[in-house]
Amino acid sequence: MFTEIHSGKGVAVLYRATKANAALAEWQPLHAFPAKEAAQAKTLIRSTDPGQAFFRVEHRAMEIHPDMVWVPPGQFQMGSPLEEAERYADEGPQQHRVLPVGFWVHKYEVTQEEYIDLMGSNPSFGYNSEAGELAANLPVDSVTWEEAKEYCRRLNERESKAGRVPPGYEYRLPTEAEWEYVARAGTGGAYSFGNSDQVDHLSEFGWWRENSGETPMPVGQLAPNPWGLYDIHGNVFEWCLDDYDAYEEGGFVAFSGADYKVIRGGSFYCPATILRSACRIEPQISDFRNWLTGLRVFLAPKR
Ligand SMILES: [Ca+2]
Repeated sequence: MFTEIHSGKGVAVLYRATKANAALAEWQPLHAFPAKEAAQAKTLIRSTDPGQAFFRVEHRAMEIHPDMVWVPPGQFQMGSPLEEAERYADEGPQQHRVLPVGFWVHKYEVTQEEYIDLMGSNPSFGYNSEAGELAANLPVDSVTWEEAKEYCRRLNERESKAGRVPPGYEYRLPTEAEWEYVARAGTGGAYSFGNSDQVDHLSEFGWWRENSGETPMPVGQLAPNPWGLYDIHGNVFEWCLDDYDAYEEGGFVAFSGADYKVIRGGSFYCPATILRSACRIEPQISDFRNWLTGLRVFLAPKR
């Protein structure tokens, strides 16, 4: 859905240096944000050596793609509380997480059309390349973690050439914390629309076993979460960058010993509990290819 560019008012970039008269190349980009969101973009950046850090802000006449939603910096509780219904042990203990700078996230899961456009192929289960038929706006599925990373790399290359990637930022998969931060969108319940006693409303927000016909559905058909993101709950699972691990030293993990990566949000084939904001079931090895799994892109600080 990278189709049109709207006429925003550009992006502001905050830089840091260790001396006021530093050469241009010594200024490190720390935070990019839509200029019109300057009030929301307050940073939590602290210097360990007060008086030794200098900052400057540069304005760039840059347009981020309009399907990318700005996410302000903030803090949240990652994981689920012990009393959350049907939780799994690897969702705790809850972690206080700080996202010190803002970033952007795509409103929709990556579609098959977008995937073909950049990758020249479509791994999605059930896609018949001979027939050349492509249902509109179906999410790409059956993508491995490596392919998801490669998709992001190519997208970053294309958007960089077009001048739509702020200094210090890149298109990439989210960290698990970034994913849960945007999935919760300021909420603390099992789902972004309420707790498990509200599960009757799940079908208004996400495609899952009970309403999907057990097949992926076109992106963006249901209600978005409070930050305007569609299909965060359900439709296809979304790859994260992170290795799957316990939230604290010695904490519970469902799997260990291999190169497990995290997938989040549940899918069209899952029971409701797997679509919860905190759910980490099930981690997958990086070359896992499955009908249930696709991706969403983030434009966030380089890692
Ligand atoms: Ca999803």
